[in-house]
Amino acid sequence: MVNLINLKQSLVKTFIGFFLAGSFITFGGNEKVVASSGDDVFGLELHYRDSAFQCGEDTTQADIKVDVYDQNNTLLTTLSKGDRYTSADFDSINDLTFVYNVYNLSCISNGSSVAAEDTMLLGANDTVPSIDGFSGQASIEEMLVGLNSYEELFLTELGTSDPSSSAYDLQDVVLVVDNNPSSLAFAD
Ligand SMILES: [Ca+2]
Repeated sequence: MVNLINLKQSLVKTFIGFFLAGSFITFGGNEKVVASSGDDVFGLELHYRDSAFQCGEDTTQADIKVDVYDQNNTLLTTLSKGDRYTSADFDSINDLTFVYNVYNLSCISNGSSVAAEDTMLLGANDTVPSIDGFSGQASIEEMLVGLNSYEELFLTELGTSDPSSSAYDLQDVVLVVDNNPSSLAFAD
């Protein structure tokens, strides 16, 4: 059973890229993709921590609004930088999909949806890719320091799918995922 669960989770990690590429492939049936990993897991909070996205050498920064969808493609909320979204209905970020709407750039028409070229989900104890923070952002390593064991960083690259590109920093949008949000804790 443990092996089955692990297999299921690794499959989900494989598929999350397809979800985020905007294909909206859905699994059959109504069951959640990722079962709760324990009785203590309850709800989810997203914190849109930071973004950095620009047109070439023009340092004007994009305003990126993130549409959050469930697996039925129902829009749950739209996050601006700094916003938080808390829900008792989801136990994993793998239950959600995202669309990135870009504003304030000269090279992309206002409100255009940009698909994620790549994403990465990092926990507090995961190995950190050696990518510096772009344009004054905290590095991934700095952001991981201080995460609790139930928090993760969800990193998104919008500009390129080529890891060798200088534009590939995985920090175009950074969400902090709290898998144990205190605002949903039972009072006991
Ligand atoms: Ca980038």
